Amino acid sequence: DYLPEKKLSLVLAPFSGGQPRGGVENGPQFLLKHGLENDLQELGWKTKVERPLDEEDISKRMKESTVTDSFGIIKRPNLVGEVAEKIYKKVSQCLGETSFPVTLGGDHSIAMGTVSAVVDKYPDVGVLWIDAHADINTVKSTESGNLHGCPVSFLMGLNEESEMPESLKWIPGNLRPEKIVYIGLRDVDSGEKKILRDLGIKAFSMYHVDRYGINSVIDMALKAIDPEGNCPIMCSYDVDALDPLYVPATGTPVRGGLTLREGLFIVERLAETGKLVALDVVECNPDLGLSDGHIVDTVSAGCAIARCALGETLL
Ligand code: 4U7
Ligand code: MN
Ligand code: MN
Ligand code: MN
Repeated sequence: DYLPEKKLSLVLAPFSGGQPRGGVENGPQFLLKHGLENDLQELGWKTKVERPLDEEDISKRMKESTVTDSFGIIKRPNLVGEVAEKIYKKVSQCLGETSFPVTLGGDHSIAMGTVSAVVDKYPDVGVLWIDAHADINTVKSTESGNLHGCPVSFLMGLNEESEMPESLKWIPGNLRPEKIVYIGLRDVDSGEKKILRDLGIKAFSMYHVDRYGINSVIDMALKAIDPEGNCPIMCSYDVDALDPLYVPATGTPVRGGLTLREGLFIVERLAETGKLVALDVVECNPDLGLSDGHIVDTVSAGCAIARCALGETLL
């Protein structure tokens, strides 16, 4: 039992510097306003809210950084590196206190911090990356320069020290290729496809969800990262894995995604294992809703992901 006391920390990560669209820094606030903390308490968790980032300082730095903070094509490496390191330290502290970290993004670059902390604490952890995208671009392969498309390459140590911004060198980079598995992929860059192939990383795209059904895909995904069934599991959940019908307010929507039920079923199955040790819910961008309905749908889906991961059941 990883969590004997049923303590949980909502780690707020209101950050948008890993990508170009403003508003994703408002994700955490909207998820909380929707009642997430209380809902988790009703599931039996002792909750607290952690705010490791100084929002005022970040918004100031966001304005300055557009021109001054770059490394070749990479945008805002210093700010992203600093923010992710703060998240890393806070998540490490939560894990040290046997409190389950639920990190609310913010863009997906913050997973450089969350996953690093979890791998430090549990070296054999298996990571489920639920996303439309593989987020495994390297400094060399990225065409956008947006670091929310690169966290996995840093987590796995795929960038050479010499070609990497100084500010990201603290990342331990020791997540092994056989310890990550994807579900939901449908927009993978050609450079990323090559990396996935070369490293033999297991990935279940929407094709596999259609071919085998979500239940078998989850079985196969868990088998891939934990063949013996005795490792802890972390889930880094990008809400754009879900179809934009359900999650319209996100920065990089891709049609043809998971249904809301498929997306929630993944985390229901993870909760059932009793081995889930950390969760990220990222890329909710309330500013991108074209109507209040869009915003409510997106935020509700984000909250439902967290609740299902933490034990909510339909009956
Ligand atoms: B997200 C992209 F080019 N691959 O690198 C890139 F398609 O965290 C998208 O999954 C990255 O939302 C999306 O910019 C990052 C692009
Ligand atoms: Mn994505
Ligand atoms: Mn992502
Ligand atoms: Mn995105």
